[in-house]
Amino acid sequence: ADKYIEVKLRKSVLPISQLENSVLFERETISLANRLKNSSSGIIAEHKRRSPSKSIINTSLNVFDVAKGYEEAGVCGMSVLTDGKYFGGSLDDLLTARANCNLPLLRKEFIVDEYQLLEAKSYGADVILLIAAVLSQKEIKHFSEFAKKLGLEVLLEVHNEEELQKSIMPSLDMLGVNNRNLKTFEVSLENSKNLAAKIPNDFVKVSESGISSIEAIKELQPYGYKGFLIGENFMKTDDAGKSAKEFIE
Ligand code: IGP
Repeated sequence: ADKYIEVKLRKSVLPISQLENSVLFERETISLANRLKNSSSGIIAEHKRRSPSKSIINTSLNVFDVAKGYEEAGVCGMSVLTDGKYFGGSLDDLLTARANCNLPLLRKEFIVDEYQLLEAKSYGADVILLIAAVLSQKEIKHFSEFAKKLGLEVLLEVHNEEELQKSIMPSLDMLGVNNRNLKTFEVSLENSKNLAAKIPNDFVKVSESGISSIEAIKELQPYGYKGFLIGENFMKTDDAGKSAKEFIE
């Protein structure tokens, strides 16, 4: 993990003052949590070129079209992978998405430093992801409070009850249950179902990964899920926006 942090931080080329003086840093963010609460579909559609579990998903779609397509489809928000090493994404992707749609944007990244939150804000994100599997309770508290100060919402991701118990705190907005086991890459919607009752009702519940049908969403809704994070199922087609639309009408 230390090595990974080092690699991430070496990329921190812009001085903090330059991030803080960027035009987007002053932008008023859009609430994803509110949109999810008031939506019947609850789709958060992701831009993802490749992944460690599937290798290449799609490298021929461009972020410009994907962002426009998702917005046209009527999704609640868009998730943009900015990790290059494992997912082939970049901060430029986030910026391109911001320039081409008015959706709440989630910076999908392994957050290990405050600097990445300043980056998220200045590249146009509205929401950040914190992953309980790689952060201590103290780090989750620190990063989530820092994010809130910047006007960013926080989606906290858990895989199991232990991660959930250490993470519950008022500075989070949304709680995401990842259906993909990070070690085996196995996907099971049962994970969302099993953890649902343990998530306090003041958090918007999001089910993440491995969702590939409207039936799956219908199955999860009775457990209180309001958000559904879907990547591969849309990205593997040649028109991600059109695929997303089929989930909304
Ligand atoms: C999307 P899927 O199976 O629909 O492509 O999954 C999203 O949940 C997944 O990309 C994801 C992820 C993450 C990626 C969930 N948590 C953390 C990177 C880091």
